[in-house]
Amino acid sequence: MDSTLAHTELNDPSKTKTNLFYNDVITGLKSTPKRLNSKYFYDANGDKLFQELMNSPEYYPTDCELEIFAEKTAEIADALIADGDAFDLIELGAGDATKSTYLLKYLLEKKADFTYLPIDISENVIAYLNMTLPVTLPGLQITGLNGEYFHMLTKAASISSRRKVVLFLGSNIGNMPISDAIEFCRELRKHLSPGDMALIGMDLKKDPKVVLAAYNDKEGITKRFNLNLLERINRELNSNFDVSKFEHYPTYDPETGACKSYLISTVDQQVTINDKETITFLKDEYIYMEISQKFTIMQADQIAINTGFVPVGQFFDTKKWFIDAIWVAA
Ligand code: AVI
Repeated sequence: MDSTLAHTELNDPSKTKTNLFYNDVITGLKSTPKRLNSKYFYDANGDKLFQELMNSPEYYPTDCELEIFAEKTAEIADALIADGDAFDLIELGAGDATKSTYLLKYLLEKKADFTYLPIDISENVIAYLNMTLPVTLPGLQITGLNGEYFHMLTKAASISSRRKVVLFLGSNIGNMPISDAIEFCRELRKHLSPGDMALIGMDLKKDPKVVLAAYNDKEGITKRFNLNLLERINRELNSNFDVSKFEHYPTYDPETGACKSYLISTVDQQVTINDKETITFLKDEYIYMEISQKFTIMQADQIAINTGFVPVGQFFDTKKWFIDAIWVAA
């Protein structure tokens, strides 16, 4: 490799990020079947579309979990406070922290001894939370951590040895196939000590029509959310996807609980990535975009038990469409 290039890449993290994105896109589009990683949905446009989606009438998970946090704040907080010893409240993928704000407010009122450590891969999110939360929640001790979840969990452990309570909300766990979700929980457990806790939000199996509608909203926001990843590839990787030649196709399998989104090529076509790699699509060929796994209550318990946790609490919305489960590290 050209030594100047290697030097530049090593010193410019944004370059390294672009390289990772490029490698993942090429690997995915050269695989059979073709796939893209849904973690790349969330650029600035994707964040905006996801916000819109959360306000759409069909997308129920956010409303359900908000209801849980608004209506069961005291019970959840009391379970997390446990014996009252000081703790670090760590949130993986904090976003705008709307749901956790209910909890934070209550914990402050209760004079619980805790520090809030939101972790997010978005620098903007962390800067925003560090700036706004101490204003909206006077007295809050906050240390935002920008980076990958497990790197930042290691960092959190190096900052303080207090008891850890980890929040992983929004059914983000469902954006992994079940085997990866189990691996994720095992890894999470490795970063914790006995007695530490996790509060995990999971979307539950329900009427298949309700699930499918949430990923096929009438306004077409989910469609734009998926197509935005092709547009992001065009923007950031100098590519030429014609998004009008792809259709959004969501599916839900009530047997497995897997809700999957695909983009289907409506014609035979070729796309050039970064001016050098040509990807050929046949008419009706698909790109697998995302899984949003739905769970049973029993499955949620089973995942906890199989990964070194003991399930100790369950909180539901009134429709029982969503669960926030409390697990204690065994
Ligand atoms: C972030 N995640 C839990 C959302 C979900 O429901 O899987 C992302 C999403 N994809 C389409 N709509 C919402």
